[in-house]
Amino acid sequence: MTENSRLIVAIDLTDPERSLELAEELHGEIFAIKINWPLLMVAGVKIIRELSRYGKVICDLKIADIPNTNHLITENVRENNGWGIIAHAFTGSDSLKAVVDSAGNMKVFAVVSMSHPGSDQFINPVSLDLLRMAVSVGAGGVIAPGNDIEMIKRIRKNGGELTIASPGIGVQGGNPADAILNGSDYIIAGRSIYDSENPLEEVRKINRSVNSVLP
Ligand code: 3DU
Repeated sequence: MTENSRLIVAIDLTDPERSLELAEELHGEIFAIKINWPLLMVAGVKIIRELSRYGKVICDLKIADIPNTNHLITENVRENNGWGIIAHAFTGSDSLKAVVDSAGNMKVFAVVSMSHPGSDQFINPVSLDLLRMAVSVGAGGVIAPGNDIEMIKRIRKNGGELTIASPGIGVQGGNPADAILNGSDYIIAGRSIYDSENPLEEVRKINRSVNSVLP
């Protein structure tokens, strides 16, 4: 994987073999892979280690439990070579801190805002509170919606040096270059890449568009 790309590819396929093939095909041109429950439930936890042969694997488990359970889940991902882990912030500082404390060298991304319409009901109205709490317990990154530029700006302004990774790109309407221009460090895209005719060309297109707005 390469530091020259700001793209994290979400592999939400439920075919482990195809996921590994995709990782092999794309790994030279992307920053990281993100996996989520659809793949993990089929492939089992060993898929984290298998994919990590190609580079950084972020486990989007959206952990949202009591501190002890969060600790057990995080430890498992760390032992299986995860590079990053995603946890919800809304469960409170003790639960999120359990993830941070168990993460070792893994990067912890806290979900402080989401990209789907329902997120306006509960999570998005309190995003800045969640952000402040995430900073206070030492999370190194947050997830913020790539299809909501105003939210990205607000989180960038209040989040200091925190790494911002943004899904909601492509199928959900967000534009890679706009997200990066307005404060995201990384963009996350899944279906627009793995459902396309030529995933590698799609990755290159996104990289070119992001690079065109970088200094
Ligand atoms: O819409 P896509 O196919 O590009 O996939 C986006 C991925 O990011 C997917 O794994 C989804 O679970 C995750 N995600 C969001 O889309 C929106 C969020 O607010 C948080 C995570």
